[in-house]
Amino acid sequence: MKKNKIFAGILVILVFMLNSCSDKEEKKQNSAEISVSQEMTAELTAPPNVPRPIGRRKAKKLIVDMEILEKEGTMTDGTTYVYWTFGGSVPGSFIRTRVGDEVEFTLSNHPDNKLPHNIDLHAVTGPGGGATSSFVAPGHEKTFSFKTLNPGLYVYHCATAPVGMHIANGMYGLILVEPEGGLPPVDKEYYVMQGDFYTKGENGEPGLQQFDMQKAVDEDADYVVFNGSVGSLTGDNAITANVGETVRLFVGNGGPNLVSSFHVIGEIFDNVYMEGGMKMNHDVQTTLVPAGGAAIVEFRVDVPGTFILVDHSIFRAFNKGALGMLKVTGDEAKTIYSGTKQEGIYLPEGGGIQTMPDDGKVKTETASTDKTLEEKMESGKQIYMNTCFACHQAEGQGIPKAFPPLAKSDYLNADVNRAIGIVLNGKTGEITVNGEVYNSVMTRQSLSADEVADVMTYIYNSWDNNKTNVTKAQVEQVKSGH
Ligand code: HEC
Ligand SMILES: [Cu+2]
Repeated sequence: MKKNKIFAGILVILVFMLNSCSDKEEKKQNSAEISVSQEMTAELTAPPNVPRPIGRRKAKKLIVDMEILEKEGTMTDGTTYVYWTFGGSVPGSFIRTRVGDEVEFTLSNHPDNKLPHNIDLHAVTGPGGGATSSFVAPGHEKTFSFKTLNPGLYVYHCATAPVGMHIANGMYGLILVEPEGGLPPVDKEYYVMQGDFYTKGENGEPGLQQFDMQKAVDEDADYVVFNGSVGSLTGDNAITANVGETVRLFVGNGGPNLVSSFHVIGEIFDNVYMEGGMKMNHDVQTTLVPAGGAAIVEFRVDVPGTFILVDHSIFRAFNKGALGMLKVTGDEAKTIYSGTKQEGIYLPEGGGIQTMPDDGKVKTETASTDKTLEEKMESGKQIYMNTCFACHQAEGQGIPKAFPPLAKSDYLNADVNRAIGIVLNGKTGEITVNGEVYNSVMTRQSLSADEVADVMTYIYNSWDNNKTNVTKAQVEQVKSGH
């Protein structure tokens, strides 16, 4: 009697196991059998934008036309690089499909390009992910097609030898395969993809930089960035949301070498589609995005402010560029976050490159003194967004009780030399700005005289201040104490 029961139990388990196995097989089989009726041309977008959601549309023949362009772009202020791109951007154009689509993919290699290329899409079931069928010389195009069998977020990249070099130059992007019925709707969706870059010059060295093969082999990255360049997601380029909205980030990592510890400072991911697959994890602080892999993260934004996207291998964020911003506007929610800020903020030197406080040695000057006001404003704005923004805020409005305003500041406008001195030397102790008392700490900013002149000129010529044009000579005079 007892024996029989045990036997029956085992049988149930066996049947169950067999069942769940064949479920999977069946699913894939079913995807292969989904028939396509009409034809449509895929919408392709450059980062940080993504095409419209698939929703409930039926599987179709989806035409994707992708053009490869080799072109010079900005890596960081003053530094350029020749990027090899899918669709003109790094990462390449975002492709959005659904399971069962029959994708007809045409890869064209612009006649001005110097090299042959191809594409390996991780969403493809087939040899090389399409690489061999798509190998194309400059001035030619190749067409191949594939059926999307597995839902998920997939990386695509060039796989032409030397593969590492093609990827290191920016040849990667994301293709999303939505499940039947589409992903659940959210309010905001964005495309963020990390990549590491290897240049002959060190990080920040100006001019056109060449690819450095040895550094790439040594995995010694000069730049680690989101969306192809330093600052592609900061300041005016920040992605945005309103309090109460749900945000979905399609996060990829092109590599070629580094694994990303993707984190958003001040947020917790409510949902993570782990490794870009359909399995969901919840309540995650940092998710690992492998080189050649992806993840979908979702969260609701509950309080306003600037949320910083980083690779939490944190020197990459503050010293190599892997830093982006999500700006959330809306009403405060004091029960969730009190907003009290006195001392001990997390980003004392702002969102830019962080260095040791310098020991008084003069930085080498590259810029000339006779810049136009316009040039100074442009450079000053950059410096402001990198150095002062975190405390004094985007519009110079400051933060009540913690950081005084620079906008329409009576303190600033009253005495230019005193203001220059504050930026050069830092400031502690009580000061009164526009009738409010502040008693806090501004750390000394390690900027060259030229940079101080530019950033001061920028703040004096913004936000209703008195339009003083601060010169480098004036800064040097304050520095020397005369
Ligand atoms: C770490 C936060 C922080 C950063 C970064 C920072 N400041 Fe300040 N700043 C302060 C604080 C705090 C005070 C007030 C100090 C006090 O209470 O004694 C201040 C005061 C000032 C003042 C005088 C008061 C006023 O409102 O007019 C000026 C001018 C100023 N900062 C300019 C700058 C500039 C320009 C930069 C960037 C190059 C910068 N600050 C970066 C925190 C910061
Ligand atoms: Cu290539």
